[in-house]
Amino acid sequence: MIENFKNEVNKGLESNPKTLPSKYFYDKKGDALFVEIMNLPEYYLTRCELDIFQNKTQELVDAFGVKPNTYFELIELGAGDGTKTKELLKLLDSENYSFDYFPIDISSNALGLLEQDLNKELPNVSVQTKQGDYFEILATLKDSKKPKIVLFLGSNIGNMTDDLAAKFIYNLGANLQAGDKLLLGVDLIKANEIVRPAYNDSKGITAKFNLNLLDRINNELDGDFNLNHFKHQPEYDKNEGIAKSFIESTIDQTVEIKAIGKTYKLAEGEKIHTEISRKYNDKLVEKIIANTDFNLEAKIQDNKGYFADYILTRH
Ligand code: AVI
Repeated sequence: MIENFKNEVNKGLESNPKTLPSKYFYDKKGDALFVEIMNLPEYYLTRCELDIFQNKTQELVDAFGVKPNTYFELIELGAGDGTKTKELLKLLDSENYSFDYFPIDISSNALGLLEQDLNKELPNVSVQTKQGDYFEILATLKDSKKPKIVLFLGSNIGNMTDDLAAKFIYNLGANLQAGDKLLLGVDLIKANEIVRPAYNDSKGITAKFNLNLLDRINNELDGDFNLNHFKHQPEYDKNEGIAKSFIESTIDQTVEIKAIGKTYKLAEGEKIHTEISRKYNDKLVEKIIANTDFNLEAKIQDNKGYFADYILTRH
């Protein structure tokens, strides 16, 4: 794990332009900052998808094509605190659907809390938490041959390049059977005035979240990044439809990462690219799934039309 971190940091800082992978945002502090982001007035994504789960719940269930008396497995990739999914579980529970809920997460702590919460609030729902890598767990669930619905919410797919997203969805399909469903939650392409503040909030939480990556390198790899000499630099243009986060060096400087045994030079104004958050439309989703085993079944949007849950069927 630490070896991968070292190698990826070194590779990214030796590249031109420099990059660092966004997956390393999520240490304990990064997780807490992301929770703060989800509650920010500017960060509409979470609220919009929650609106779908609260107000379009029946539409979601209809698109899944499940019946109360036919058992299915509801699998969630990266369940987090399950706030949105709970809305769906409530409806399935009250209408006596027969299913097990399998939340998969890398964090056993998050899963423990979710299980406790659901056992208390929805005691009739069978919750089977699975800690670990999505694909390793899906491979084990594949053996059951039961109908499956996979949830991948929050526009998490948007943190992948389109090529990686296509591979990811293809691999999901390889672990499913004909008729199984994938619910893909994505943020939609929209005006700069709406997207830009979501990645550059007035309280500076997103800036902290981005710069925390340098802090993590300092803590875990014995680096000497001085956070006062870097700033959060986000970009979004509607024509491209990708929000990008950079960390910009505000002076000419050299940083040392002792665990790697190397120094890296940064010029004033030089940027390290840390994250992409792709925004979508129908055409892009169609293009991404073109070489996978999924068809587009339905698109369910929030009341503002900012966010969409696409339901895909494995053919
Ligand atoms: C987790 N992911 C979908 C978030 C996003 O919107 O891309 C991460 C994030 N980055 C900055 N703010 C939130």
